[in-house]
Amino acid sequence: MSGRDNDTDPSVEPGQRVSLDAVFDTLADVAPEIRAGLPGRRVKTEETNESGERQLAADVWADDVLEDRLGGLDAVGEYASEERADVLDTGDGALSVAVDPLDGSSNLQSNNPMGTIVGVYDEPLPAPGSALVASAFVLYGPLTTLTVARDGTTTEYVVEDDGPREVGTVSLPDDPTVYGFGGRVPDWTDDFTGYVREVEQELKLRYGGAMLADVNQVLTYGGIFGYPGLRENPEGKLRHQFEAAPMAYVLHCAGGASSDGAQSVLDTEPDGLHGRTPVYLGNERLVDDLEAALDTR
Ligand code: AHM
Ligand code: MG
Repeated sequence: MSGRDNDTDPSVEPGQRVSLDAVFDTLADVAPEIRAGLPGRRVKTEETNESGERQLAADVWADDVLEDRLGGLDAVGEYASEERADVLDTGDGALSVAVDPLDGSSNLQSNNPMGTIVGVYDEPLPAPGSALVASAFVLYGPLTTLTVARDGTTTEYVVEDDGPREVGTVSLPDDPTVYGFGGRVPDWTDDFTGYVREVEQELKLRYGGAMLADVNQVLTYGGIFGYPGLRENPEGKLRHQFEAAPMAYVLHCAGGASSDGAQSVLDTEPDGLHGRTPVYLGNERLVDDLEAALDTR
């Protein structure tokens, strides 16, 4: 599966193109299997992940499936995920994949959307945002969709049992409509709260508790999603390697912008494999305004 100009873009090395095709073909292949396995796995386990969150049976199972399928590719030399402590050495492949197997898995209890996020880096993990060469997410909503960012283009596919069908290129609408921010309002900083008061004059609130689904609303309607730094947790909730940077890459390839509050997430480094970061994703104007509101120099 390739991006719009993939076959002709001279900056993409042919070997890497084949490797990325293998990663995203495999992801498209495995998506219906993961979706079909969710209903029977709503129960909580006794285990917590590296971020201290109680794991669902579905989190652990999806991680195992993705480790087996993506880690098994010749192109992939390292596999890491939100659900396991350490990076797994999977061979000699040049690509490192960082996976959130089920982003928003707490939505399984309430039957709301969730999905899989895959960041593809060309450096050993943990790697900076600048080492991303592609990323993708699968959204298990009323439809299963696969959104792939590579070669400067974001493309959406509908995944069916007989394979993916391309829907088209994703470009952030110029005229934004929606916003969604995580965390409890009393935990927000005053500067961030001031920014939100402006945004809510213009946009409509849409927040569902699964980052990739909320970001997909921003991709569809234009706007901004964020999980801010909080008073007691200045790094916020979302993980740099598995969530923030891969989704930032999707936004950039769709004509949008990302920020950690001061600079693009693609220009920042994770604080360890499971390090968290504030993250804001959306239309460039809204992200610029956010950075200005948080700039207290
Ligand atoms: P998860 O990957 O363990 O499901 O956690 C991340 C999720 C994000 O998808 C979402 O943006 C956030 O947690 C929601 O958190 P909150 O419940 O605080 O709104
Ligand atoms: Mg997540």
